Amino acid sequence: MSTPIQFLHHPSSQPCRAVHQFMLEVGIPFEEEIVDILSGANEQQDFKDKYNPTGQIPIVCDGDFVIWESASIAFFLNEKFNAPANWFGATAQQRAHIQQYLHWHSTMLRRGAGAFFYSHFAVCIWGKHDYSKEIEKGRYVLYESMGILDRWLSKTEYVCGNDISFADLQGYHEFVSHTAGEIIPEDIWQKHPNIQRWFDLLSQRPHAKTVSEIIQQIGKMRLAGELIPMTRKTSLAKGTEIIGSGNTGIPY
Ligand SMILES: N[C@@H](CCC(=O)N[C@@H](CS)C(=O)NCC(=O)O)C(=O)O
Repeated sequence: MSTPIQFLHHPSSQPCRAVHQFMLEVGIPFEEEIVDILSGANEQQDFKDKYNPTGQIPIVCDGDFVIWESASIAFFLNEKFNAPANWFGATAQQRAHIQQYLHWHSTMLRRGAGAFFYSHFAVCIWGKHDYSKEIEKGRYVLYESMGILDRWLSKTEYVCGNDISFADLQGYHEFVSHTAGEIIPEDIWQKHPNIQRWFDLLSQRPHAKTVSEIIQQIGKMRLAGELIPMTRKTSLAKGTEIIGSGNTGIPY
């Protein structure tokens, strides 16, 4: 009998939640391992050597086969478990549209995560500093991305058509964090009615709730002014820095 899929993740992470929800939606059997990214467990060289040279999660292991990057993980699981065609597309055009979204996502909406990270996590890692420039940068790319996504969603119910796909999960979980951390003000939400409708639709899915419980609690703690104990000293949201260099984090 083959060993089950091993899923390395942390529930505070948007791409981890997208993969997690995908596995629950499709009914993929897996064993989970929470990687303590708050203490920097993933920054250890043996972790990087064994799983992922970037030190990032999510990661999936299928026996000796290791795969990281959330979209690639979901793509692999989709093929391996022959998931229903809505998740990665039934036709060449649908598959291309889903890939189009995933590529766009990783360079646009995903980078908006900096708005959440620098508003809520940076102080837990580096203490009180002026993070306003990083927050501004995060908000800038987030709002620009929302403008594009809203137009995208004006034509179809879901991002890539009238059925849910992995593209929706990838996008949705960015907004789960932003909502938990109250990053997006009401006037910006009002300008994006299609995103609001889509977000509400996706929020009704039971598995969306299951995988989002911890980030909702974290959001409540941070909004109440409580610090999350973090002993790591590098960034959790690499690529969103103003000053910085990818894997080494910002030098506060
Ligand atoms: N493009 C990656 C992004 C993964 C990512 O940003 N992971 C974060 C958690 S949300 C992480 O592992 N941060 C820890 C670190 O960078 O050391 C994916 O989609 O899988």
